[in-house]
Amino acid sequence: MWNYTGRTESDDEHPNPTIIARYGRPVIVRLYNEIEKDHTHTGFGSPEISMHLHNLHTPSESDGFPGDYFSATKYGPTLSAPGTFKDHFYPNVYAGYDEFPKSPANPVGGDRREALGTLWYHDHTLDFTAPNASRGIAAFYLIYDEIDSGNEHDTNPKALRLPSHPYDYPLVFQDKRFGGVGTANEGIHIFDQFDPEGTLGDKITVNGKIEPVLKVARRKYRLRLLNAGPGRFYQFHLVNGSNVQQRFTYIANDGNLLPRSLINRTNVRLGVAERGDIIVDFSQYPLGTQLYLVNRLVQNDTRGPKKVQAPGTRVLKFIIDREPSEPDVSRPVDSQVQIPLRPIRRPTSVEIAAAPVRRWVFARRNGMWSINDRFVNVNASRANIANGNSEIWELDNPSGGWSHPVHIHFEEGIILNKFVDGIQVPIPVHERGRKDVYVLGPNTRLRVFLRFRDFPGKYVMHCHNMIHEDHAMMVRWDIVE
Ligand SMILES: [Cu+2]
Repeated sequence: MWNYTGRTESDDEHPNPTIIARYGRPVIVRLYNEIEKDHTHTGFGSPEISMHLHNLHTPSESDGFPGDYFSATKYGPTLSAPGTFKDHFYPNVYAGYDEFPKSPANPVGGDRREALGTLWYHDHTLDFTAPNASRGIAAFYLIYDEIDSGNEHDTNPKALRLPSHPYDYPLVFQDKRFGGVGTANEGIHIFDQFDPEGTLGDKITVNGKIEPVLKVARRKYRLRLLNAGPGRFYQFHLVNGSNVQQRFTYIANDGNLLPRSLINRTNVRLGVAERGDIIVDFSQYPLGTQLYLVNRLVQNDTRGPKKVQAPGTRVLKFIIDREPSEPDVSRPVDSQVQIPLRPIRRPTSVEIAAAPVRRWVFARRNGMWSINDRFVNVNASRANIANGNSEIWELDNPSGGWSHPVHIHFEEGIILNKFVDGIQVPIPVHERGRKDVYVLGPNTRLRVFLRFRDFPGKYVMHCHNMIHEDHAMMVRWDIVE
């Protein structure tokens, strides 16, 4: 594997550390590239790196733009020099800073409704994102504020008191394939980075392990599920040993707390890069109970999923092996009531009517993957948006054969309308908050409202099926003054 290694001041090393951030406290990450130059004997991947923090509201130069890759000897077309390290500045202010500036009443700055929660950072090197991230360069960045404060004992009346560390538990899923018995690569992680169809993993790792066991206490947990790709879609169900579905509360999609919790849910469906936060109440089960997280989505190639089928594949086992050492004081979000979580700013009808519409078509072209019939060019912006403007982006997948989880960097959007085969269909309730990944199934078109704010510079939109992304399904767009 390749990893990010977090180094503390006492020189302790932590592979792929979860970065814990708070609104109002800026963070600087200094990223050293220590991947060996002669990496060919280790198989696939690129020794140049660019670290993208998905989807923090960061200045452009700290976004981890795909053309900003570097090593001590090489550098991407949008950097000016090679180097041994690169600094990223994360101001940890809310989006909408220009409209809602910092003041005594707004000490962080920005629009508090725009708070993010479950983020992740991963390699985003042009053409090599799938192999590099798949080798393991991907980890969590969690950000808290006074509503989602990360402290279930919080006495602030605004605090939601969701289950907090160590009961706030991130889970990252990646699909990997290993060389078969008797082959030269027996048991070795393999990936074909030059095939536009890539490699679909047949093993699903959870935090880097295949079919691990998580021992839990009899109490509530917040589980943060992340699909870190490179190409598989999941539909996770929590089941008991007889494959009977269990129910849980869904609180956040794409890291953003929903306006209200969704109760009695039975599954979490995730395209690549999507996140789902759920609250599971293990106190309803006797000690010794074993539960399984299973994937019921059938997928046979990197083009997209086919169908949902029970009982599914077991990917993670839970064993309730102990009583909690102290009372569970986290808020009972798993009751029969949908509780308010975080307010949402929906665009007004006036804003929607005034917003220009930009159309983007995601399609196969010459065996590769294209947007509006063209392949990625990180040197040329194909949409220049004035700082502070809003637009409606139409994301269109007119094909019947594949799915594209489309990611727009930097700004979340709100899905206004969804069409399948030209017919308007309801937006799934868990997708009615703010999103940063928009799954375009076959023959699907979405209309998304976006505000472009605060930090001028270069950004991208791309298919987050990393195999499609590396084979050119990406477009640069800029915020201009
Ligand atoms: Cu795609």
